[in-house]
Order: sequence, then structure tokens, then C-alpha cells
Amino acid sequence: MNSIVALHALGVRKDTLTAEQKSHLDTQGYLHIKAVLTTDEVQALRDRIAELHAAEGAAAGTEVHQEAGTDRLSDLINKGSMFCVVLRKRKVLAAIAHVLYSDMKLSSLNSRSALPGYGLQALHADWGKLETPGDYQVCNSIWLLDDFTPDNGATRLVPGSHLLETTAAEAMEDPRQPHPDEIQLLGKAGDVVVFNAHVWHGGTLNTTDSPRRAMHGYFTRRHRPQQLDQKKYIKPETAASLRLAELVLLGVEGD
Ligand SMILES: O=C(O)CCC(=O)C(=O)O
Repeated sequence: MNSIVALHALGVRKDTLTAEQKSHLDTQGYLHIKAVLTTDEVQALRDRIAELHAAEGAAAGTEVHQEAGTDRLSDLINKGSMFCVVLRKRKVLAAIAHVLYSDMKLSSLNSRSALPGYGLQALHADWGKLETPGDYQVCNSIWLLDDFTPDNGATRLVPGSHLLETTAAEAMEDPRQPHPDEIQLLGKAGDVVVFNAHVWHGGTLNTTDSPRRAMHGYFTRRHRPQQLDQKKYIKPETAASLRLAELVLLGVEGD
């Protein structure tokens, strides 16, 4: 089974997104999809993330990446059945499939909480320069587990920057500074923003007293290595709980 067949088996159709939504992804590089998760799903994810931080302590995030001023976790697919929701939401999958030509697999599923007083990142893309402009290799989805507000470290991005043939580091004197065209992704817990990961983006400073929690469901083309080798990490009990189509989207099965 390839990912085109897997997406179909998971309910993704040509009309799962409107023409307007596809066009927004093409020109602006992102799509904000509201109320993807129910309140119960959000709470289950928050609770499990808190448990995992308590259990993993200083080792949290080490499978992929740690970042000062943030709490990160990695390999979430294997750390609770609630995380497999990232393989099951049709509109989100359709948006990622639109960016990656339906040729896709999960690269990693991580969580990132920007802690009070931290969270600012340089504007960056999750990929270097493209060999062939328009031949996108990566797409990200940010799953809001708290409301994203102007003050709590909501992600910023520069709409349309995936179409530029330059990096933020080249174009800006200091990519940590605001960009004149940037927007902040503001929304409610349970929303998901899918963004072409060639768009310049980054975390902002959390000036509130509470962490800003989110998950990143990062996808790549099937011939590319994953940020976390899902075949290496998958646990038998995780594999046994997933449908074949979901395993194909994880890159542990299929062509
Ligand atoms: O969590 C966010 O707001 C964005 C994080 C991000 O872009 C990154 O960690 O590379």
C-alpha cells in the first residue's frame, strides 16, 4: 500500500478541502483548521504529556531534540494511544497531502511547551534550500493544546515565504527579530494549523505565567529519512493497535 491508497482508506478525498483552502495553502503556505480536537481529546493529550514529563524528567525530548526554556517530548506515537489522533483527522491529513503531493509519512511527533519567559526562536524553515523550487519535502502541523494568544508564545510565520528562494537567515539581519510581514497563529486549544514547513516560522516569547503547550506532527516525503526512525522505535503494542493505512502513514509499512 502506498500513501495515496492509505489516505483514501483513512477517508481523505479530493473534496475534503475546498478549492479556497487549497489555494490558501498554495499561496500563503498555511491552513488554520478550527476545532479539530474535542475538549476531551485535548484534555487527554495534556494529561498524558504532564505524566510523561514527570516520568522522563531530564531525559524528556532526547530522542529528537531538547531546547532551553521549553519542555519537549519525542516519540509520542509510542507513548499513548491518544497521540495517534494525528493519523486520523481527515482535514489535517488532506492539507498535508496537498502540500506533499500525497507522498507522505510522519517524520516525528513531538510536543513543545514554551515556558514563561522563554520560547522565542529565530525565524527558520524546517528544510534548507529546495533543489527544485516548488518541490516541497516537508510539512508541519501544530496542534494547539492551549489557546494561542498574542502573549503566550504563539507561533509566528511569514505567509508566502515558502515561495522565496532565500532563507530567513540570509534575508534578515537578525531572524530573531520580528519580520514586517509576519503573522502570529492565534487560535483555540483543539485547533490545528498545517503549514508548509518551507515557510519561515518560529516560536515567540511567552510573557505570561503559564506554559503554552502544543504538539508538532511533522511529515516528510516517503523517500526521505524521518526525524525519528519510526521503524526502529515502533513498539509491538503500538503496531498492533493501528490499522494498516495508519502504519503506512508512519512509514513502517508500505511502498
Ligand atoms: O512551537 C512552536 O511555536 C514552533 C516551534 C518550531 O518551529 C520549532 O521548534 O522548530
